Amino acid sequence: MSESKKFRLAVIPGDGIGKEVVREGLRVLDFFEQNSGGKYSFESDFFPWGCEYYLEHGKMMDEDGVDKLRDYDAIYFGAVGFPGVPDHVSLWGLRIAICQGLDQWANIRPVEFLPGVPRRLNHPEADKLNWVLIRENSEGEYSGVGGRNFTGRGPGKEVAVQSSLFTEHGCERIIRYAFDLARTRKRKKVTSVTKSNAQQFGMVLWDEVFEHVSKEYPDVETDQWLVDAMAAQFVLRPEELEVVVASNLFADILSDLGSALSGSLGIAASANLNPERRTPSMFESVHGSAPDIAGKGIANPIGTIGSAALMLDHLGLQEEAEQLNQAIRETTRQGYLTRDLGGTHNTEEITDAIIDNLGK
Ligand code: GGG
Repeated sequence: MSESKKFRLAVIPGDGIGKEVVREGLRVLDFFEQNSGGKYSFESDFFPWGCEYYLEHGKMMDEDGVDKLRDYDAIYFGAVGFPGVPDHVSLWGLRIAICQGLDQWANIRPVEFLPGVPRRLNHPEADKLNWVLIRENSEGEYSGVGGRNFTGRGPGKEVAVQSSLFTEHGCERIIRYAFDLARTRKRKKVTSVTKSNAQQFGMVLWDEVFEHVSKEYPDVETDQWLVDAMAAQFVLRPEELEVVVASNLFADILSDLGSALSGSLGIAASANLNPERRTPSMFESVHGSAPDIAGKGIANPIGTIGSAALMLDHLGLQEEAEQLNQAIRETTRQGYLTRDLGGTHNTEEITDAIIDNLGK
């Protein structure tokens, strides 16, 4: 008899609705474990890091937090940020600390146009759209280079500098990742997005690397856009997009636009990958902690459950990942929708329906 595989998960529910949606994702993983015929199991260790932890301990996570995560097979993350802790403190103290500390340099953000979901994008071919945003996740505008108050000029005259850092290595690896992914897809097209007419150093380097790498992929169609024009293109010519690669900040903004067009930020899943698998990758919905609806039981769990599908795929459970994606599609097609999508179902009811569909 072959041995049962135990997957060790580090679970960080974080703040606000992060706690609610991660609970739902774990219910789905439980379902898979129960039905795996003993083939595999998930062992979850919970880390209580986040804004409450900060208010008690003065830090978002333990000092050796990144090291504590190193030996897990994957990290399942909720959301970060809550009133009472400045957003830049909570984001840098947890999500970015983990992504950069574990060199999760590729953030993959699929944009799915799910059946039964009212879209904001009015396009005859919306059903066929299937984009993936590839976000550079280690440098760019999130390099943390900068400072305040160096002039000592005092109140009202303060100066702040925030620099972006682009390395040839960082650009090349994420652009190559996008090309490799495009090769596995139907259209085989990569769109690169910068603002290199105005950002004349780092983003010009990005463009040059893109042109250089593209020569190695003659079978992949390419396109290069400025981010302002690309935002319009998302709405006006969405059928032109397939794999879109952009810097840390631009891909973050464009993925919010993409998921809003497909219905709601609540359905967007993501994976923060270390593609070399030297360190664990982290799976989380794109949305934040949504303090305005936290504790009400109405958050949309689809983004976080979809992120569990990305995690299953990463762990080598491709069949389960595909089953879960199908169950999510079936659930929205049946009209199970939370309030952000114009429905009336609560968080648990959506998960119940997904699990029901998995069992069919
Ligand atoms: N689950 C994703 C999350 O919590 N995001 C919080 C946030 O503010 N993210 C901004 C960013 O990553 O740039």
